[in-house]
Amino acid sequence: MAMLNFLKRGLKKTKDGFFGRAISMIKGGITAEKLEDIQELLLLSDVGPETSEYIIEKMRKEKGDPVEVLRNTLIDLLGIDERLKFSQIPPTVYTLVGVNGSGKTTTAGKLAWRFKRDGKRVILAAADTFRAAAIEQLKEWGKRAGVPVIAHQMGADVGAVAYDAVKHAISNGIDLVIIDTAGRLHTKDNLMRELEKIHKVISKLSSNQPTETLLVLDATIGQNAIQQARIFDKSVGLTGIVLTKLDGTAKGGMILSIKKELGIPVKLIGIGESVEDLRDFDTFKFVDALLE
Ligand SMILES: Nc1nc2c(ncn2[C@@H]2O[C@H](COP(=O)(O)OP(=O)(O)OP(=O)(O)O)[C@@H](O)[C@H]2O)c(=O)[nH]1
Ligand SMILES: [Mg+2]
Repeated sequence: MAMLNFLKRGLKKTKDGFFGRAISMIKGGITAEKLEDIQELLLLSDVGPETSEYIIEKMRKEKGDPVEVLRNTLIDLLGIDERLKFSQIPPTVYTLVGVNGSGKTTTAGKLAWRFKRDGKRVILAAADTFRAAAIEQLKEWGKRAGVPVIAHQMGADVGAVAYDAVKHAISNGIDLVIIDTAGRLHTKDNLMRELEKIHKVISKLSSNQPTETLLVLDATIGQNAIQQARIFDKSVGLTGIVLTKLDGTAKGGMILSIKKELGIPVKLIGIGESVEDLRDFDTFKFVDALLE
């Protein structure tokens, strides 16, 4: 129950922008006119044209309670949720990638806090060496979470930071290494190659690494996120998506087209700025929060 209320609060804007309105419209039954209005609302919530069409078609064709039809369609689009993976042989390594300001460092900190609370031995790695402030920001998160931060100087080679962190983890029985990287434009080849380098370095130390390469996406950019994800996936091979700032947008509908268009699971959602505001993505709870 607590989880549902928490999610409802985080998804309020998206709910008010579309789902709440759609539900009050369809409760009394569906008409062609209502479907047109709903389609417009779907597009406004950045659900994307193809996915909007798919939802409207389902609602036109399927018989039964329209709210249930909508619920089943959303569940179908979001698919079965997937959890973060752990490596059989420690350490588990998560690399966080994404464009500037998407929420990578915040997500790294929240993850460290959560797994530390769960009794795991966690370290953070400051592989954003572009700005001194970025290293400081991660160190702050390290303090908040109570976990060590492996960092070099500003301008240091990011491969060397990742190498040190994973090596330290192997020699010290650390369960989880979370690597924070610099924000980069997905259109800049040299920066994308830097990420490949991080992966090359850690896969040399430990096979099957990294365990997860997570693209941190800012939900407020709506449908633009799809193109961003495609390019990151092509370059570094993503295992999952973290959708942040869902609390700050009415465009949360974009989550519905991610799985369908990219086939990459959303594994975590961020719905606020504090340590606790990051949750595993759970399809059923998510849909309940939007529709109830
Ligand atoms: N409301 C809200 N704000 C968030 C969330 N996640 C991150 N933020 C905020 O977004 C801003 C950018 O977050 P960072 O974690 O610094 O982003 P980043 O990707 O590391 O940024 P760069 O390192 O500059 O590329 C900060 O002000 C965060 O507090 C979220 O889920 N909800
Ligand atoms: Mg950062």
